[in-house]
Amino acid sequence: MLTPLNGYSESAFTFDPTDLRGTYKVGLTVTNTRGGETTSSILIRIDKSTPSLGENSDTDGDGLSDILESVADSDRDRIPDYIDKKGPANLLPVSVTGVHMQSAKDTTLSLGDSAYAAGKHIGGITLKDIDQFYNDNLASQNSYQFLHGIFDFIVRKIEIGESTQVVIPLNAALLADSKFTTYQQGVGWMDFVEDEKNSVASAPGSLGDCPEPGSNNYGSGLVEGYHCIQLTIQDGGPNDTDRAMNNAVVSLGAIVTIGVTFPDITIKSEWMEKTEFHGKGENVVLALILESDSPDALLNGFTLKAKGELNEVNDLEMVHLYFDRNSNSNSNSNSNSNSNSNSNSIPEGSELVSSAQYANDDGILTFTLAKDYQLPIGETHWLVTYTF
Ligand SMILES: [Ca+2]
Ligand SMILES: [Ca+2]
Ligand SMILES: [Ca+2]
Ligand SMILES: [Ca+2]
Repeated sequence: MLTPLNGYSESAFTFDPTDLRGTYKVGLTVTNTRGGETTSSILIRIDKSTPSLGENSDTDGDGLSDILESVADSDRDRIPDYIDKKGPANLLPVSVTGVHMQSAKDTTLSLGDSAYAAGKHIGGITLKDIDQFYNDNLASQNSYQFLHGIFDFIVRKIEIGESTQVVIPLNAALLADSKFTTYQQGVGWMDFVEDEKNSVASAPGSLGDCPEPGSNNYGSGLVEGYHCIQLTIQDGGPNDTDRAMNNAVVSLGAIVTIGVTFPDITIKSEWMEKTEFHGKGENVVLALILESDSPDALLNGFTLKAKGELNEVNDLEMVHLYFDRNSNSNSNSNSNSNSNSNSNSIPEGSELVSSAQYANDDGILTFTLAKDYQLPIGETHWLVTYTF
């Protein structure tokens, strides 16, 4: 909370920034004596220290020294003057390489809230920036790939309730199966809603160079191999994060790719080689550990290849697969000592998940699970038994 030095009713709100750090939201409500009121708010970021600006340095190379330009923000795009090359108000740097996103003529572009809070001077941000600003950890919880970066921006001076167009040049060509998503506080990533007043389009363009908003080069949808996207977003519409008709469109969005990741599963196994099998009965012959790096992996069966003297067709009555729940709840060292022990009996709590018989004496056997087993991240333990 900011403590006002002169109370809340003065025409100016003043506070002492000593010992303050971080981002604060200051709201203003104006009430008309004849009824009705209007509200507005602004974010204020208080940094630990002012950057040291030199008389002879010109960080943004616009011919004006850093000290002359200062940390003031004369064009109000949330980029301080000494870093801001300015130029047309409908351009905003999106990456450190100086590529710009562009909004329609007569509108202005500025940094979005999480970019500003993170101290960025470009519209491109990270999942961490979003999680830190909204403090809900929802941005990084997804199975998407963000190969083209994340864009946080505000378009102003739009006709109230109308749509506006923004062009974003991409750092790499679009991949197949890409889609545009927007981040909603408390919800996470949502698909961009397309209707009469909201759409996603793309154009071939080239790296860092795109046709201007509204150009005929833009066609519907995200096309593989294209370098430019154009968003059409309606003020107060489903993709406008401020959810109000207020001459501004707030967007925090990204192009994501779906279904590119495959779970990586490794198998560690140990045959019970030193065990001799006598007579009839069921014996554990193989202890198996599956290790998955993803919560998305479903096990619905697997194939066993065995080598040895055994005639798998004549000597074996049945082969069983068990989920070894007991070893799963213990540590790895325990499971190793289990499998090394001479006891080739089935641990307590094991669950029979599949049974099969060798069709040929070639050592190849495929288990099919009655129902898919969802592999958790980490290790799961399995046992194969032979019944003689
Ligand atoms: Ca300068
Ligand atoms: Ca500025
Ligand atoms: Ca400047
Ligand atoms: Ca709006």
